[in-house]
Amino acid sequence: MFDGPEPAPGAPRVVVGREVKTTCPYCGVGCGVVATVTADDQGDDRVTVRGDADHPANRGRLCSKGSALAETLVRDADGGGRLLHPEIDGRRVGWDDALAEVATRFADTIAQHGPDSVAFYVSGQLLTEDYYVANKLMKGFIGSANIDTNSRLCMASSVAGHKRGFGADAVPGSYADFETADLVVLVGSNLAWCHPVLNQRLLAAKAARGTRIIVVDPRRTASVDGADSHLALAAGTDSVLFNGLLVHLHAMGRTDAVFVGRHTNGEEDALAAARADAPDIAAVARRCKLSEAEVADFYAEVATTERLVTVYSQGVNQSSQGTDTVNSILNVHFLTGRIGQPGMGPFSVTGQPNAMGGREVGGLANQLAAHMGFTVEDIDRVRRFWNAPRVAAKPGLKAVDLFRAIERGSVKAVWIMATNPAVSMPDAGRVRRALAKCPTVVMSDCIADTDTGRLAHIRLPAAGWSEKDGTVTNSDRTISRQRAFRAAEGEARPDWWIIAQVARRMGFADGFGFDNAAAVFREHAALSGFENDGASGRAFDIGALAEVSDAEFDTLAPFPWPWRAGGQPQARLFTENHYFTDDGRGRFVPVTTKALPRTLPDGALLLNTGRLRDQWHTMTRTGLSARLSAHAPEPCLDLHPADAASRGIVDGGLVRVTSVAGEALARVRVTDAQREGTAFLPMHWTDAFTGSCVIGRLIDDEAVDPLSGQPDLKRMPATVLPYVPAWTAFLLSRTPVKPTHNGYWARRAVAGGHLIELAGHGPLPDFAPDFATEFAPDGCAAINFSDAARGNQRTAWLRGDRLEACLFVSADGRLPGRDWLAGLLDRDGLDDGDRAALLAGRAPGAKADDGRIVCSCFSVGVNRLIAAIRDQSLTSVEAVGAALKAGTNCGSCVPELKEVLRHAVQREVA
Ligand SMILES: Nc1nc2c(c(=O)[nH]1)N[C@H]1C(S)=C(S)[C@@H](COP(=O)(O)OP(=O)(O)OC[C@H]3O[C@@H](n4cnc5c(=O)[nH]c(N)nc54)[C@H](O)[C@@H]3O)O[C@H]1N2
Ligand SMILES: Nc1nc2c(c(=O)[nH]1)N[C@H]1C(S)=C(S)[C@@H](COP(=O)(O)OP(=O)(O)OC[C@H]3O[C@@H](n4cnc5c(=O)[nH]c(N)nc54)[C@H](O)[C@@H]3O)O[C@H]1N2
Ligand code: SF4
Ligand SMILES: [Mo]
Repeated sequence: MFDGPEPAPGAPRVVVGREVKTTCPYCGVGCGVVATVTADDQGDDRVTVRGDADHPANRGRLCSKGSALAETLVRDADGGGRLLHPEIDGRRVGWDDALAEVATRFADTIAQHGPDSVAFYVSGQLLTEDYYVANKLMKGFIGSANIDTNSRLCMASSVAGHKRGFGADAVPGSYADFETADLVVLVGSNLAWCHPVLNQRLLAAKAARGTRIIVVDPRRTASVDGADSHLALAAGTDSVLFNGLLVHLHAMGRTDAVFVGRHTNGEEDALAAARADAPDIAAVARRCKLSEAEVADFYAEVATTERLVTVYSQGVNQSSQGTDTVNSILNVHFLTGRIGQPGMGPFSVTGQPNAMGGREVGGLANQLAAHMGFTVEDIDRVRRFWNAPRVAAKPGLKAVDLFRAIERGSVKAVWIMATNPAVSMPDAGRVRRALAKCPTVVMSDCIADTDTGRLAHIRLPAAGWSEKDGTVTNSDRTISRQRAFRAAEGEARPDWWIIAQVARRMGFADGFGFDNAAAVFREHAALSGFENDGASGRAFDIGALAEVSDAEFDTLAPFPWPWRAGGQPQARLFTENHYFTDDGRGRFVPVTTKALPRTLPDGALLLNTGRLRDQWHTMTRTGLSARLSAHAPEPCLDLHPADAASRGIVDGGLVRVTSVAGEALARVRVTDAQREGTAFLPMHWTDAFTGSCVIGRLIDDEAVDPLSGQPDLKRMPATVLPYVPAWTAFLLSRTPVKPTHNGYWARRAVAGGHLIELAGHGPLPDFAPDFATEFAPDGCAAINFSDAARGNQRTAWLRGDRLEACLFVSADGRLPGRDWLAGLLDRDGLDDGDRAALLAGRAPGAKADDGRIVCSCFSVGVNRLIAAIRDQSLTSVEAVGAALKAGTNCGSCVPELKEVLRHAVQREVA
């Protein structure tokens, strides 16, 4: 039964020079990538990537993260910290022992406490085949529905809203609609940073045909840069805005009476609720904290522009009224009949590469499989198809409840795959406490040292992107192949294989005899088409592919679902105005806006959280790239100038952020891009990259959407006060030293090593002596400089001619720039001049530091930009591109280039 640690099923032979088409593993745009393995001098494989010109999602484009994929392959040899072998309690074991241990622990727990005492917590970063096997094991064979996914934190409100409105979880349109629309409204979506290639397509359409773009977001984001207007509404008031729009469109006679009458239900109730919520423009303006003119202009534009696409994302979903907000948007499209036609429709953009695939297999605890729920018929159908002993009869625990159940002790064994809940869950502190006392925590991940992995008893090495094979579904329902093109590192195995091996050892050999990913895909496709007659049936159906051969699976080209047996792939849904509800009609849903779920104490700010352009989630991959890490070097809180001034906070200083759940220290950026009374923190930093700014610890898990179970991660009351350290410091080191002092630190990758920014109280950082002893015995020579009067202390450690590390501490905050010193780490040896200048921190006569990197494709920093703009009198993004190449590759930095230009020009004028 067990085929030992030889190459994993389907593992490819590396063919140098062969081009392999695969899909980007980052965001839900799902861009096609062509990867080529090239050999370097040592005969080691190296990889280059470029956009796949044939892929319908990107037609050859890639963003900064996609372009840097070769740098984030996470090889162990590159210091990536891969998890190479299975481990039990920190001991390396063979696969057979690890799999047997997982199977035994789960089986024993189930035998003693029943099926609901175990759980899986999975992820939109699994491939569909992985997801399918995990769901089948839990819901079909263990007999519990306790499998939930990080999509609960991401897409659950859209899923629930779609189901209420359409009767099925389905995005109606396709990306092509971005190009045929005349008006695109981005609601709670920072498309420019989070779905950059889609944003590029939108901006290209704007340039070509004047598409209007309106951004609805409390923050002025990079997406606003390309837009025609920005509604900086008060957080959590989107449903007021859309309810008011419904009332307005109705009053203006914009109702598509034929469509509404024939194909929908519930218009009157929805209108009545909307009128009570948002009777007129004045009321909307008041509640949303916008001017009446802003609201009136927006409404007029929607009223007069037929081809409208409303794009929405986490500003809408991650809310305690996310589902209602989704439906307030769908209502507007129903009223005006703007759905099911080119250039029109509501459009939920998905976050993760396979957020959609998870929804299709039933990865959420409240779905069964293949778009089926827990009705008697569905349970019976799935039982017969799987020939399963005990199909779960009721929904399982959703993420927040699941971790609470672990804390209570009612769930006693949990298997976490491809997600890092110790960071990304709300109340991450509670999640950590829960895992710490859970009798069995199993983790499958590619990376050895994650915040969650540290709490796991059994750690299983998973094959990562480039090593694994299967399918993913992007935001517009396009299913694409991810293809392996390198052998897996160490003993890493594909997730589906790991799960199937455990299932076999739990006694379910018959249901889990898959030989490869293609076999799993065939079964998944067959289930989707099983007793699914289309009209009255389930939206998700790829029955046409139930019998693809392995060879056909290998060459499968991207296609949108549904693709029913005997039919064609369907890029657009609802073209015949038929919905998946009982009566086939679309449903209006009455929506009443509620107050924010948490009260805002006096003096507190509303803390918003989200993403940065060049980091991906908990940084396990993007954090390894020096190029990507240069864009946002430290966790940084954005704050409005008035809020900074009233608290004595200065730009570039440090702050302490405190909430009822926890606290954090962060750098500050003062910016009028924030609304007064609000602050923004990025979600990415973990204990591996900072000791002080895991924001999941700041957000409580009390505010959850009652319908979708999605937690509100964007509106947390928090107090922000200046943190004035006694000393500041930075440390450059070839190894990733982890400070232990009680204060601020943040680490980032630089070429050749790591840069750690520090600040604290007390004498000097505690780690300094440890750090010194760590190198000294190993033949490192230390050179010191100390200016006690000014509180300056500088030390450099050299191994022969090579700089190993250097530490600069200052009591007055004056520290040299980091670039030149960081560059020394990347060199094999120092010359006499470098050595003499080392403790000054600056090469004699050197040019200024490049500063924070704006263009990561060509590593162009803000200081170099400003100098070029000034010296060469550059006035446009094109001119900057011609002079420095900045912004000429992926284009993700163009909004920031404009910002730098604007400021530089303003300074000249002043
Ligand atoms: N670079 C990068 N790209 C990514 C990811 C990443 O980690 N890094 N992650 C991917 C994933 S999984 C996801 S889910 C997507 C998320 O993509 P987005 O949803 O675009 O990203 P976020 O930054 O989480 O939030 C979007 C915006 O919601 C706004 N917002 C907050 N509160 C409100 C409100 O009450 N109303 C409105 N209208 N807006 C509000 C925030 O200010 C923010 O600008 O990104 C995907 N793409
Ligand atoms: N405050 C706040 N919190 C948030 C959000 C927010 O906006 N604000 N957004 C939420 C959202 S939308 C999301 S999607 C989540 C994301 O949060 P997480 O899912 O926790 O974040 P990732 O860092 O993507 O975690 C993926 C893990 O899987 C590993 N991995 C990568 N590929 C594979 C593979 O093929 N197999 C296996 N087994 N492991 C793999 C990676 O190394 C990494 O450890 O965060 C949520 N949390
Ligand atoms: S837009 Fe998304 S899918 Fe495309 S290259 Fe960038 S991160 Fe990858
Ligand atoms: Mo997400």
